[in-house]
Amino acid sequence: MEAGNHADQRMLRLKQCLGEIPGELRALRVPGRVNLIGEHTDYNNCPVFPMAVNREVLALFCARQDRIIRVRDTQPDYGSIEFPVETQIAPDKAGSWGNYFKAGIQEMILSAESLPSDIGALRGFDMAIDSTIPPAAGMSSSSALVVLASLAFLAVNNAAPATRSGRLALAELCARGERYTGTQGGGMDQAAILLGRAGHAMKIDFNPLRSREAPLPQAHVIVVAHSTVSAPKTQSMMDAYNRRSIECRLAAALVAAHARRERGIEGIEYIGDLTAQKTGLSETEVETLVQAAVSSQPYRLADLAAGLGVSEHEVQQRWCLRRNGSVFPEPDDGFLIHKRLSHVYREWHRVERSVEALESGDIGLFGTLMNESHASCRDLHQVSCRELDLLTDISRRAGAGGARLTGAGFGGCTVNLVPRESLDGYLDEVGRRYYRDQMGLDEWEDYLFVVEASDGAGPAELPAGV
Ligand code: NG1
Repeated sequence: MEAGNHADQRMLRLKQCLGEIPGELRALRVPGRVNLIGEHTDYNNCPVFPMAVNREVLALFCARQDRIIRVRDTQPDYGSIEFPVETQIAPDKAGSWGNYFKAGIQEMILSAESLPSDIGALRGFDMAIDSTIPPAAGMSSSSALVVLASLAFLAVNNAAPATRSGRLALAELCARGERYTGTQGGGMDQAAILLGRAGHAMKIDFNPLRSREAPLPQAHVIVVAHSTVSAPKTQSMMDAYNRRSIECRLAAALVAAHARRERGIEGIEYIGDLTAQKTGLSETEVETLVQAAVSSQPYRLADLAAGLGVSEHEVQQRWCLRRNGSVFPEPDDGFLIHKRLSHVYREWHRVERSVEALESGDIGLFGTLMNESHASCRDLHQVSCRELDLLTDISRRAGAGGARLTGAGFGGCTVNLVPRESLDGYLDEVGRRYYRDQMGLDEWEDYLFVVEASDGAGPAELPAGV
């Protein structure tokens, strides 16, 4: 947890940034997250295993009498945003942080049942924010803003979720809301941010959304190491992410078509539907079905049309649309369905085994599964990069029992399982071998740090004088 003094100083800074405003001040703390294992599984309705961390957005805010929302960052470089609460909120230019804020508010207006339906009855707020979550690093700095915007908006309109089921419902709304920004993501980040619990990792399952806490090992710490490669959600990065989401949807559709034809099985929509329970098959039969349904060759549109029994145009319209309605074109190297399906299906089972490993205290197995996950993200889902591979390699040689990329990938951070007793030596070696020798840096505290599992988003204390 953050040292009290430091949090108080941040609150005072927030107060200064907000300026003199009449009305009751409130504060929220919204954590980032690291995902321990289960990468690119969430948008397939397959489970993930993240934890909320003690890197967070702190916000100070005050309700307004009108419908304006005004938010200012304590770091002047990030600037401020201002917009009115309306039925349809127009986005800023792609990639700007204001869109994450707008995403949260827009979804609450459209879907939060606890809010009055009369737009005229809603109120906005003035807010200052201060974040210690590294941006564009796979630690959910953006989802933290979506959750923050939603929680603050509900709070000033007297509609904050009061129960656990209310928070689960809010996590689902925030996940859907974030698609406003153009990513076709899953629901891991928003759930981890809202449901986190100090000292615990959270196994999160989808459809329906539910979470289960698992204890973190006492003798190990979780270290985050940033590759220093920024992975911002630009159009090309979004396309790289959305391509995988589309390939996974196509994989599920091909398996569904095969299952219907060969076994008369209906109702498969996501890879996560490939359970013994949903198919009525044994686990081995499900695996055989999955193997037989998809060719290991890249798929062209014509192959997909033949496999799915529809026209090429229909394949595009049903499975290959971007969020803005444009068609995602056939990649030059074809749709790599087999690779993506193999990654997601096995990663899902690695999540199940990881939870069991932590519960039974088999930390060695957990580390091995983390390493296997990285290899699969690199070779099958192809979301790693040279720096992430190098960093995980150096991390393992420096003593990590498990090291893997975390979050969407293509840069950003790694997550590392490190024995507590050898932490100092580990930090020193990774610092020298990666940050100094490879990146030419003299200092790396901002890139290499221990994280603690923290509670999910909620009210923060206001120190005296604020
Ligand atoms: P990050 O790296 O935090 O943007 C993204 C998605 C997650 C999940 C991971 C990969 C969003 C908001 N987040 O996380 O849902 O798919 O990639 O496991 O789309």
